[in-house]
Amino acid sequence: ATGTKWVLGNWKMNGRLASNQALLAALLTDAQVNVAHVGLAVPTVYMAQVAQTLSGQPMAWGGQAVSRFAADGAYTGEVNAAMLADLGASFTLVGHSERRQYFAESDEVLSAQIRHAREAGLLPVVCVGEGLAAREAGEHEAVVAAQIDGVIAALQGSERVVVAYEPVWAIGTGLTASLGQIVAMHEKIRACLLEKLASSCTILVLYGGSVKADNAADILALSEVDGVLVGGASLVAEQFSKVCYGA
Ligand code: G2H
Repeated sequence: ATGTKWVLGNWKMNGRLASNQALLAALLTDAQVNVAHVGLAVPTVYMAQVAQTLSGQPMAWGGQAVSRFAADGAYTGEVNAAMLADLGASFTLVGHSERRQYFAESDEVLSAQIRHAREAGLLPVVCVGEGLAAREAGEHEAVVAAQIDGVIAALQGSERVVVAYEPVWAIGTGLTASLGQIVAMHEKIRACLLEKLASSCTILVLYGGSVKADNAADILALSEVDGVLVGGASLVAEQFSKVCYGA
């Protein structure tokens, strides 16, 4: 393990003060987790706890989504990018399939989130991925290319563009894309970004979808994979640590 690949955890809507504390404490005692390039996307209400616990530690943390509105003001229930940055977040997920599905986040909304994240100094980690029907119809590359197209303008001029490929049919289902499917789509995503981004930048393509201890090393060993985005397994210290061993 060289620690050069990224491992991002996504807690989704999970956790309580006590369980978060136990999880973070276990992760912080694990040397490998401190070596690998690790970040945690955590629920907004627990950001202060995570920020305090990880203060001075190499592990980064960020948001799972951010408001489409940048300015403070009358947006009840919203949390803007400046607030995340204020607490010390370094990144935010944007366009996770659960946001697209349950909150109907459109390309326009996601583009606003990307712009505001960047303005606040947060790295947007843009999630893309096709559903089962598109995969079965052979339309997976077209779906993902369209998702990238939809936000490409908001990414122009970035020094670093990070995209997470998460096939929706592999999220939380126990199904994982095959290594061949991952390689093919990661190549496609990189080519798509290279073609559409006007200026040169570092491109990182992460894989997500039922990544866990026993499949992470094989996925992370692929040269086309710059890291992984881990949901369910990021809630279990032993699982998440083992994923980091492969990075
Ligand atoms: C995909 C992933 C993390 P899981 O949503 O974003 O979750 O690893 O549980 O499939």
